[in-house]
Amino acid sequence: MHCMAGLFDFTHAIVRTPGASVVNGLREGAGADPSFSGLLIEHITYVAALRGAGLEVDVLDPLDVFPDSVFVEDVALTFAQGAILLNPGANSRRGEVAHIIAALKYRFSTVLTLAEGFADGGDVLTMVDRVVIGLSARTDLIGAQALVRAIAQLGLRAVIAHTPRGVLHFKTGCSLIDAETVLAVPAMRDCPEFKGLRVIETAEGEAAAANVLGIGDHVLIGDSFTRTRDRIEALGIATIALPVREIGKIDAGLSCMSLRWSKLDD
Ligand code: CIR
Repeated sequence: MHCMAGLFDFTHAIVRTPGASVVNGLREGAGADPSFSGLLIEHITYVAALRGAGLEVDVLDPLDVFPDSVFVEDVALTFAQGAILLNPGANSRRGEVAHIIAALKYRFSTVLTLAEGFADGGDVLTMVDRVVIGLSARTDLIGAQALVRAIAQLGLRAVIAHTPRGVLHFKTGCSLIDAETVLAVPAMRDCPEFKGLRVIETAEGEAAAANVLGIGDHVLIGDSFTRTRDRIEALGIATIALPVREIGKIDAGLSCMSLRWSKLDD
């Protein structure tokens, strides 16, 4: 699969081991708590998949005071050109940002800060030619505009889009599965930012499948979403199925558990 133009050619990732408090992670519904041991196994399996794909993975220690801190994707953005510290929209998550700074400074010489407003990394979809920032309950217009400016400082172009009501983050409802193909829930298939791209929908009853993660030549997908997985494979795209049942109980998917980037050649 050489058509990906390097989009998923990540070389590095940062993850954080979940603490026992993860069972109290934020969730929309009143569903059951996840099992801590089950979630830990999902995390270990995830890190093994990233390492199996050749990524160098920095594993940060658990931060028990922040139940959602395993979802490092929401507190920063990482690009080959540099990193940006964000400001999560959920009050209980804001303190997570200070705990990712050292890990980013270790890997990046450029670490920018969001000047104002709120923005979660889960609302940021990196495409080949631009970065799409979805407005959501977590990312407001002031934050999104500040993020457009920060991304421009890194020499990249960003645009602002809308996330449908009821979808937590922009990427809760869509992901790129190759450079020109989006996997989306039906409510997001007509997003103007997908114009010119091929869009395939998640299968009925599998909305949670939309948050997949392209790594190298594979797309990582939740192992219970077999019909959506079939749709992806039917396009000739190889997948790796990973367990996500426990993280799904606190509204998360596969992208949420890592920050990823490609290190530019020195
Ligand atoms: C939260 O509500 O913030 C967490 N329970 C789930 C975060 C999921 N992150 C993501 O979609 N990037």
